[in-house]
Amino acid sequence: MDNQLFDLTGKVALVTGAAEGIGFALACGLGEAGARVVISGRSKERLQHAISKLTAEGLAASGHRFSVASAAEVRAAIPAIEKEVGPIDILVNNAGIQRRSPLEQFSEAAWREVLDTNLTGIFLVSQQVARGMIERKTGKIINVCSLMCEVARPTIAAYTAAKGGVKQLTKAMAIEWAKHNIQVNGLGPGYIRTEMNRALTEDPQFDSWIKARTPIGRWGEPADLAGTAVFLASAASNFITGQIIYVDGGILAAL
Ligand code: GCO
Repeated sequence: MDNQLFDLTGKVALVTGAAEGIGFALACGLGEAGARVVISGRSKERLQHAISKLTAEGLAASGHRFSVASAAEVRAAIPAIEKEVGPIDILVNNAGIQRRSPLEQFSEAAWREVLDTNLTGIFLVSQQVARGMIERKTGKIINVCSLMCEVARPTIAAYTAAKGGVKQLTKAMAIEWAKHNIQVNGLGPGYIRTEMNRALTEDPQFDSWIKARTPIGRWGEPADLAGTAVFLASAASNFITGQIIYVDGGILAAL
């Protein structure tokens, strides 16, 4: 088998929401596979810290501060990034937030914030980036999904609704842009040990439940997701589009 299949040398990858957690791990993985990575986030300080860590590892990395939920910021950022590093070959739509509250108490503001970031943000960034991919007749887009594309749990209705939308948006993007040689797929993390989930990992009852409910018997680590991202960003997945690959320790397979 051609071992160039997974090689991302010469490719430019933008990973949104990548100053920490899953996004940062995906940026590391893509960089280690040869890509030049651009990470985005809302905090300049956190971005700078993340870039220092990536470059300390010898990876070609830079950052750009913008919010995926702001159409104006996205419209300004994507051309600026491509002017700086060249055309974006790989887009990883990772930026996402979580808000937890019983649905009957869930505020409209929190609902809109989650949907604007986790769903509309993917639409806004993908539309800007895809226009160039369409011109070049090539591109890879990876939408970070969730178990909540398939199932639900109490107190995270906005996130669940948004991720359900991400599942279908992934298919819509895939079938509409396939003719331009753009493959669009989802990467579905299980329960991963991240800052966003600190309230859960530090809750002994939830921690025990996850370890029992996950056939592999542990929380996922962000690094567990990098290989699938490289696969979906590489030539190895050129005939795959509209799919979601779940990296979940088996939780979705188990009753
Ligand atoms: C929660 C978690 C989940 C995970 C992830 C699972 O509150 O249940 O935040 O939503 O983060 O999405 O795939």
